[in-house]
This record gives sequence, C-alpha cells and structure tokens, in this order.
Amino acid sequence: MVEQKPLIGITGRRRKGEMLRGSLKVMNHLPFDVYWVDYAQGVIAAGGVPVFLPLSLDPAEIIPRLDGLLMSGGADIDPKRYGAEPEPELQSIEPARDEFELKILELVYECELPVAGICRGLQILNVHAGGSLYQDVPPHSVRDKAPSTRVHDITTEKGSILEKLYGEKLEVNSLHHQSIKTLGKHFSASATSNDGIVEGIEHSQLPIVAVQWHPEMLDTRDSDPIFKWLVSKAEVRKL
Ligand SMILES: [Mn+2]
Repeated sequence: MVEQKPLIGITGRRRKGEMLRGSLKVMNHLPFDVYWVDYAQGVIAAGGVPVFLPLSLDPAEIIPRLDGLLMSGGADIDPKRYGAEPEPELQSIEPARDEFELKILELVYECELPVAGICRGLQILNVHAGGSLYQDVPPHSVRDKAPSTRVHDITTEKGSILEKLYGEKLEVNSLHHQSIKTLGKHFSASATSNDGIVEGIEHSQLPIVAVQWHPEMLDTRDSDPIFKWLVSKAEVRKL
C-alpha cells in the first residue's frame, strides 16, 4: 500500500461576491471562502496534504479525520470573546469565523491534534485558552512594504520548541496590528520582539505552537521549520 501523507486542515475566511473583482454582479450577495495559497504551499513543501475547511462545515465531521491543523491569519477577533469592549482602533471582525474556530479548538484539544497557528491563528489559540489581546500595536503593523520584508528581530526562549526550530534570533516580517496582552492557560511566550511584544507561544502539554509573524509569506516558505514541525507531528500521530 502506498503510504499516505498526513492531512493538514487550514482555516480560511468568508467574503461576499461583491468583494471579488471581476465576478458577475448577479453574484454580489453570494458568499465565497478565501484561503491564501501560501499556507497550502508551505504544507505541501513540508510533505503534507492541505485541506481547506469551509466555515459551513460542522467541525465534528472533519477534525477527528485530520492529522494536523494550521490556524491561518485574518480579521480581528471580536473583543467580547476575551471580555473587552471594542476600542476605536479595532478593525473589521468576523464573528462567524470566531465561532467556527473556537468550536474547532474544542475538538482539537479532545483529539490532541497537532496545531500550528499563524498571526490571527496565534491570537485565537490564546483567546480560546482564556487569554486577551491588545487591540492595536501600530509599530508591528508594517503594511507599506512587500509582505516578505523582514522588519524586526525576535528572540526565542531557551529550551522552547521555537528555539529548536529557529535558533535564538530571527528577523521576521510583521503585518499584525494586534498582539497578546495576557497569556491563555497552559501557554507560554516562547518568542518576543525587542519592544516586548509576544511573537510566539507554545502549549505546555500538547503539540501546539503559534507565531505572530507570517512564515508563509517569507522567501524561506518552502523550507520553513514550522511547516516541517507540524507535518512531522502529524505523521507521528498518524502511525
Ligand atoms: Mn511583529
């Protein structure tokens, strides 16, 4: 029998046809799901098979069948999910996606599925675990340069998974305008920027690691260690 590669779920976002340039006007009100291809490319290059997860799917139908999960970037999380009032700097929110991803995470913990989180993915993992967010950190929202531009350093914690993957220091891109304020239960900060922003977290008991930068947008995407880590954990789980 041919050995099958592990299945890695990838979360996306929902939009309306009117936001899709070139689509027929008659389709303006129809929903479509968006998945940035770089996440899937990172998974493919690491030896996994990406599975896009549409928001309409009942997570119970798919999460137990996956070998790993990639929580992708996207809109701000509704502050009420972490007990805060919306501040003026809050950008667009997507409550249906919050709902979907929080349900996914319930099952992730039940199934002990390996997870890598990126940007919003890190934030939703933290909020699900009872942590909170700063609603705006302008110096980290560098959106006037190519997304692959490395703009600040991060330092990893000694002995952490992120240190093993990336070494002590790494220069990263930075497109996020929010960041972690208080950490969720069982998570520790395993990477920080020079100005004290949490740039990476990991779970103390389960294979869950997340970063605030976008490794999938860097020119090192196809050899980035976080995708390899996720796929290797997924392979072990599959055996
Ligand atoms: Mn940053």
